[in-house]
Amino acid sequence: MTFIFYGMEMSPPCTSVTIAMRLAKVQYEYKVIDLMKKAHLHPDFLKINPNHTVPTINDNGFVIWESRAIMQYIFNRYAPESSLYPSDPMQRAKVDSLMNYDQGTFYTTVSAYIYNSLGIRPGKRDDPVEKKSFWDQVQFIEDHLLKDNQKFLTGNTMTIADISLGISMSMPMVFLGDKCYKKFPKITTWRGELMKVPEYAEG
Ligand SMILES: N[C@@H](CCC(=O)N[C@@H](CS)C(=O)NCC(=O)O)C(=O)O
Repeated sequence: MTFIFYGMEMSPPCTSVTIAMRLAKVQYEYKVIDLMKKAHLHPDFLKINPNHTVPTINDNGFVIWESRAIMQYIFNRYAPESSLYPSDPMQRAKVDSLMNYDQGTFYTTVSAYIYNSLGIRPGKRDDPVEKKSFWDQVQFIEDHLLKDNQKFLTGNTMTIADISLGISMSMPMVFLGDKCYKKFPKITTWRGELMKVPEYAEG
């Protein structure tokens, strides 16, 4: 049995998958795909993932990419009883909804504002429209996703939605500084709860 994880450091989706694998206690072999060296465009990697993205996993011949789908697969397959990906259909739907929100909305604003500003993408740096979209989403998370009396997004138990959105929210800190969310008390408290989980805090 071989479980290969193709990834690289400093990649938020790879970090999410690493945390999920730690929590689900999956043993894996790590293969670095160095984007700077264009290893993701090497024919050998393109045979595995023609979409040339990391993270990608190969679980004994079963290949899948997209970090959120990988996290869901890991818990479905290796930790089906775990509350990190609850089996109750309604609880699970909430987790899935938040992960889709992260991928389709929040991380899109991170990409458009932060990645352009860092020069990782070729768009306009510090674009005021993209900047506003990003901060509007941060405000939305503060006002609507986090509740006063609960520790995590869907209750007092951490789920893979917290990992997904938590790691997406950590990326902007590289550009904006680690105090960038200090005006958002619920986000600050939630991030504090996440950092109490060793598998998460390890990054
Ligand atoms: N939505 C994907 C994003 C994956 C992604 O874009 N990864 C970057 C590294 S952070 C990558 O592999 N970029 C290379 C490319 O797109 O060619 C996920 O969550 O896994």
